[in-house]
Amino acid sequence: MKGTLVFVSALLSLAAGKPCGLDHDELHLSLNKQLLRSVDMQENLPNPSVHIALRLSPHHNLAKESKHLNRLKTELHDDIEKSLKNKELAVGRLALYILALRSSCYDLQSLYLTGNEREPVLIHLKREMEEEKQNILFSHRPKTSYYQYSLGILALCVSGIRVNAHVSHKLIHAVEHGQIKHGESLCVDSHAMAGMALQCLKDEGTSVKDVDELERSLATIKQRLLESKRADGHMGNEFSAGLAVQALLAMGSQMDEFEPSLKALWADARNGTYHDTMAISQVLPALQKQSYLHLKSKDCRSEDDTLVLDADSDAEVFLDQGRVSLQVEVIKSNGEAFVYSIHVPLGSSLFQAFSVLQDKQKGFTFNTEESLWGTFLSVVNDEQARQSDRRYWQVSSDGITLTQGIKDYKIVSKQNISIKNTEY
Ligand code: B12
Repeated sequence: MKGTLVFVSALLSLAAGKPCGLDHDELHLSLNKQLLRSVDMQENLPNPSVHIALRLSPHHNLAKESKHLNRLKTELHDDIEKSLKNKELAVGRLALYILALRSSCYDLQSLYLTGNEREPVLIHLKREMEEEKQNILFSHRPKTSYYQYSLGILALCVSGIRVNAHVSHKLIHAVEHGQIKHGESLCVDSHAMAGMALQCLKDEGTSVKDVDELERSLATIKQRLLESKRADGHMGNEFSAGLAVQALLAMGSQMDEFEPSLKALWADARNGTYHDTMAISQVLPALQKQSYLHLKSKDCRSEDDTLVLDADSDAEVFLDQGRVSLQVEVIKSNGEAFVYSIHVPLGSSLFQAFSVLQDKQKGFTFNTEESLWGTFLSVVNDEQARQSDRRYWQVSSDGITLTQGIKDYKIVSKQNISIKNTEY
């Protein structure tokens, strides 16, 4: 329902000529307000990435940000402790939590985590990073991903904790050997995160195994980010370009190197591409020429407190635009394929289409898990594609991999959807 609402309000804003007519400052404010509005919604866990973006912005609503900080320290904190007790992977969430607390200048030394034992939060992350490093040593990749591994290094570095030279070396090595991927292709988002993490180490003068090697891998990251630039200016796609611009800013790139990407981000922001709060939280700092590295020097003094929310303009409108036919192919891990056909209302999300399919046709079932990016498709036809097995359900439309999740992707024409259990 929330998705439909947001989609319809995006359509309405477009129809009303907004936010297309907004200048840069108004556009920043409008995105800033969307983030602020999202922290009022209590049904989801507080999102540390949203908190970081709110805190990196020059405009604040200090009361709402402080309330959100308290929710992070209670609700997210408890959720991370629960994951640790269940021996689930938490490096990335823990790192984002630490970065979020740092963004509010919270005293991290005084914070403890109780998983299987009670430990200062920063020491715990340092230990988890050691475990990840061991995993790379034996299995040639982290248990989580290089994206989360980089977040871990960045969080430690930004908090003034020395990062073990063996830990940083594993990231430098992965960059140099082209091991940082999203599915099968080179991952721009993870390169960006790795760039910010390694630049932080360089700025801090943290001892690394080989200084020349660090310089080389920073140059490699920069080159790959610049090479990933599409004709429309985006580095990677519209959802990685924000982090890529942040990384180039952090690495001291000249304005002319990232200006085309900034323009592409502005254009997409105006077109309403970034309605998902997670996407806004990664794009807004870049639009405001900030990066996660700025958290290191944040002192939280003399902050603006002028950001206020206007009356909520969301209107629930149901538009009946007819129906569209959809073919859905499921390809299981053993190669077995199943094909289904349905008709769904035009503008439905893939999630709504799958729900109709599940209700109306025998054989098709699906299940999902919640994450910071929203609803992740985890089970199809009783087969799970798990992170622990390094598999996922890859979703494509007419042979092209989707750049959005199943709740955000809207069906606006007849198409063939493929859901394939894929190894990564
Ligand atoms: C690593 C990663 C993956 C890995 C996750 C497993 C792993 N080993 O970590 C794999 C390869 C499985 C993956 C899959 C997909 N991904 Co991905 N992924 C990422 C990446 C690089 C980092 C996520 C992360 O670790 N965050 C940090 C941790 C702390 O946050 P978290 O919420 O706990 O992380 C979990 C979720 O993010 C979830 N996840 C990963 N991708 C996606 C995508 C969606 C839509 C959802 C709901 C959840 C989700 O897996 C993470 C690990 O458990 C992000 C980049 C970014 N800018 O954020 C892209 C990113 C989130 N992915 C994206 C996409 C499009 C997908 C796919 C939809 C691609 C596809 N067509 O199949 C699928 C998901 C399909 C499904 N089954 O629902 C987009 C989302 C854009 C959007 N507007 O929604 C991003 C931003 C990349 C991009 N620039 O296009 N992804």
